[in-house]
Amino acid sequence: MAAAFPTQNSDSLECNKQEEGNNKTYQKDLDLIISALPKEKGWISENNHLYQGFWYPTAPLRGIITAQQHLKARPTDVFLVTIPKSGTTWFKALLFSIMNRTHYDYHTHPLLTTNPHECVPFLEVMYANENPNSNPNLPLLSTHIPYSALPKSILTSGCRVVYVFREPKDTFISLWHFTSKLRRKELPPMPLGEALELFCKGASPYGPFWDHVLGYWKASLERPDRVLFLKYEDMKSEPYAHAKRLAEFSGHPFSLEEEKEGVIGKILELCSFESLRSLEVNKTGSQCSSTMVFVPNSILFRQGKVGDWKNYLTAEMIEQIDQITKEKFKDLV
Ligand code: PAP
Repeated sequence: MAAAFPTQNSDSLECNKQEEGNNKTYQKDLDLIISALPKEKGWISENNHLYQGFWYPTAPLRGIITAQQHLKARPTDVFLVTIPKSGTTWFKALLFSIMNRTHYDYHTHPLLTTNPHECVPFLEVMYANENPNSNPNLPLLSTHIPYSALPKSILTSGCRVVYVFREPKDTFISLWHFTSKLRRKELPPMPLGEALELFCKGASPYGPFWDHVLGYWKASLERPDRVLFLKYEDMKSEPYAHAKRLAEFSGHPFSLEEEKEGVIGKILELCSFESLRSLEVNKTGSQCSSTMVFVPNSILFRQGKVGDWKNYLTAEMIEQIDQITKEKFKDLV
């Protein structure tokens, strides 16, 4: 009797075994490359590694190196790029809602039951988990990779990159809270002062923070049709205007009818901090983060405010960060 489901013949099983073997060898080679890199203290796991001028936790670095070699971006793709804790979750929700608005209605929208990170996966997580030769083929992806380290096809395919920048002190405080909650139990807690020293010398995940921002800011000046540079704080203060910019840049501009029907307002409401935070999936669910650890969704929605750093940093700490920002961002408006 014929089998009810297609079965693999022995040739394709052999092929799979060989692929598995190649993949194991490849992963071992990656481990060797990574173990030879300069190290610093990690924020969640033991180490951060210096690779091509930036600091990365071990697990996503595997995915980054693989994506650099294998990703085939398409001209229609959109990549959301942030350094961790700059508004990734919020902008994933916004771009996903904007780009897919004709596919879903607001009562059954995927964001009501799925965390934004599952709707818009991280490139480095996909490549760390999957066969290096499998191309993601999704129209909207996200990454924390710095501009100078992006896979070449993102630069050559003509695809679009949306970069979100957040005030450094707020980014730092958000990062410290987040990593403190996820820090491996066997590691001692990282006091705020120690975290600040690492952040200021550049050794934070995907840091130096300032070089990460400057890379995309310069690219947005050189290639304004391909790289959009947005600020978290501007989205907070003028959400309507910036949602329109996101829609135009991603190739899905709002029509006049949509504006009249209040589509922009509905998207902003769906993606607001309060709405997302109050959803069951974001109160109780969890998913694999860009640092490749399981993250309870609830910790992605802490305060969502501008200026929370005032509640944590001493005058000396503020001076230390502000001085670097002043020097590094002297040309950035
Ligand atoms: P990730 O890079 O690890 O994915 P990311 O989403 O950038 O994290 O950072 C979470 C920050 O964005 C949190 O900031 P906080 O620690 O200062 O509170 C989080 O509260 C904030 N955030 C999450 N969702 C929203 C939202 N819808 N609107 C505004 N801020 C948000």
